[in-house]
Amino acid sequence: MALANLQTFEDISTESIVITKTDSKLYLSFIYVAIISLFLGGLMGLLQVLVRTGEFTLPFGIGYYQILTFHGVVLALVLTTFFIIGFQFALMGKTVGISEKQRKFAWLAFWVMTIGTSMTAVTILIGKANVLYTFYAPLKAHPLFYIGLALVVVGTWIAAIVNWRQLFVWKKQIPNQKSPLLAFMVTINMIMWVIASLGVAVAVLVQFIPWSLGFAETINVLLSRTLFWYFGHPLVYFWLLPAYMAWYAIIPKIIGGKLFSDSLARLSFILFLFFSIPVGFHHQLTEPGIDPTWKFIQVVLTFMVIIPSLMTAFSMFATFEITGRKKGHKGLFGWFKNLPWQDVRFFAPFVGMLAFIPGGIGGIINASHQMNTVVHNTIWVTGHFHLTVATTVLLTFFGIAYWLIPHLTGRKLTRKIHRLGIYQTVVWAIGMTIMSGAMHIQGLLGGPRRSSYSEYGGSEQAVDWGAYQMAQAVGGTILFIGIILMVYIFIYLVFFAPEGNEEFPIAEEENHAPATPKWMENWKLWIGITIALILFAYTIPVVDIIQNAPPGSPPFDA
Ligand code: HAS
Ligand code: CU
Repeated sequence: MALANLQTFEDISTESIVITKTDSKLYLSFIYVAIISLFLGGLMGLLQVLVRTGEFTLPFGIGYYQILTFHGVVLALVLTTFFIIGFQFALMGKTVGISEKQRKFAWLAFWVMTIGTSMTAVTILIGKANVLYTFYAPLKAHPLFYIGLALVVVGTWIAAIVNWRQLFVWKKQIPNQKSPLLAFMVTINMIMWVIASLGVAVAVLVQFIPWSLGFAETINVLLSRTLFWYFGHPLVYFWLLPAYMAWYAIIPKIIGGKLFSDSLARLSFILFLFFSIPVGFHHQLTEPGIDPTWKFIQVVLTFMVIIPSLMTAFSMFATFEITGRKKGHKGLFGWFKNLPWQDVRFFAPFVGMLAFIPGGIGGIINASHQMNTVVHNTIWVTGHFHLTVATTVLLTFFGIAYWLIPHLTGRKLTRKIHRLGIYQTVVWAIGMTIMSGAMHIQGLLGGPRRSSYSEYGGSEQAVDWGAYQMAQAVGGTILFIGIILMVYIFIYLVFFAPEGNEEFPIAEEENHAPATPKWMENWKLWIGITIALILFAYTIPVVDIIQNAPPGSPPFDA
């Protein structure tokens, strides 16, 4: 059989690397920024849901769009990116090691990102950038808003180069060994991220900065949005893939099992690389000026990117059941009942997985062109991404933090924190069910997203929304309690938990697992296919958007 002739990697097991105190400081710095962002961004979220009840007005002349922009930028862009880059550095450090020079460049990445973040945050806080996290033209922000964001992206590129270098150096030392699974996954995520963020970099450097500085009078709105969504969709997978890294390679170890299939995990990541980028039009289905044929093609590609998530769901069920049966749990559901429910490192990500069932279904609804016309620009979409990024991804990140922070600070995850973490997860699940559920329903009733409180001139339709806005405030307040609990847990784990050792859990493969074929690491081929798909999906429509552009838009000072 042809497949049997394919070359596979040799199976030399390598020793796991000890993370030193110096390295820990680097990884923790990223995580500290994420924790601060969680608190500040969450506080803004609380204010938003209160404003939307109609019973509360913001003090000191603070604007609704000011806090909404802060909320979106600080949670969706800053918290995620800092946590991910820090976590990925820790994964690379643990599996392939980090040299002194690489560490210096990693610090450079941290500082460039932090300086950029501060610039952007300040412009928002002083009310000079009320443009939301998608900064749609013709809304115009202060130039420092865009320059700050560009710096954050440049910082992540430095991190990407360090990550690739880390793997490259390791590979040269052990040529016939496959890359450790987690290092492979980080490499894929960063390749996807760099290719995707080129789009937003072009929009910011070529369009937004000259326009906001007054060098260009108008901006091509459709082109700027197209470049944004070329980046914006892979952005959501840049958040999701680190969560999947934990699901595939860490959760099995925590529940006392093994990795279900190394090759399946790698294949799903390769599929994410292919199909994450050429799909941005599913955010622009209602936008005029894009030929429907290309919208259709990108919707088909969107349905392709669902496949690796379904593979992940299958793999997780398999891991849970095989582990339970190996431990001797009988019956149809014995394996399920006996999962380690008391272990917050498992419980928080598991609730995240559960949330991804309705979250993923909502995504499939959004991507279906006809149904998108019902939900687009309604608060349904806000409900969708609070399930996906703010529950599935975030609870998994919390699940990681419970062991990663004590591992790095040389402390212990105590029973008390396990218990508190489980309460935290339950609080989050309840708050989110209420808030996101109400958002989904209000969206179906036509309630708009990105909207402050309004009675819409007493319109009959808007009257129906009131109760759901109240429910969102109840859910949002419960979520804020969840944030306070989490910040307390983080502070405890960083400063006060008893000293000790916490493991860095990485799952081993099943003994009888078939060897991973060498073509899985054919990077040139994977990058080549990715670029070909992007050129196919974007070249003709983008040329069309540039050639047939209506007159550009002057700035609108938000
Ligand atoms: Fe989305 C809008 C389509 C996934 C985030 N999405 C957004 C926005 C954000 C976002 C932030 O097509 C708003 C952007 C804005 O500001 O305008 N989304 C999709 C599709 C998927 C999807 C097809 N989205 C995500 C993820 C996100 C995210 C992941 C963040 C992390 N989304 C859209 C579309 C829009 C959109 C349109 C535009 C809407 C509009 O009109 O504006 C898919 O990737 C989903 C596939 C997922 C699945 C689920 C698999 C389930 C798993 C869990 C298994 C559970 C286990 C445990 C194992 C098919 C893996 C169970 C155990 C038991 C025992 C029960
Ligand atoms: Cu998308």
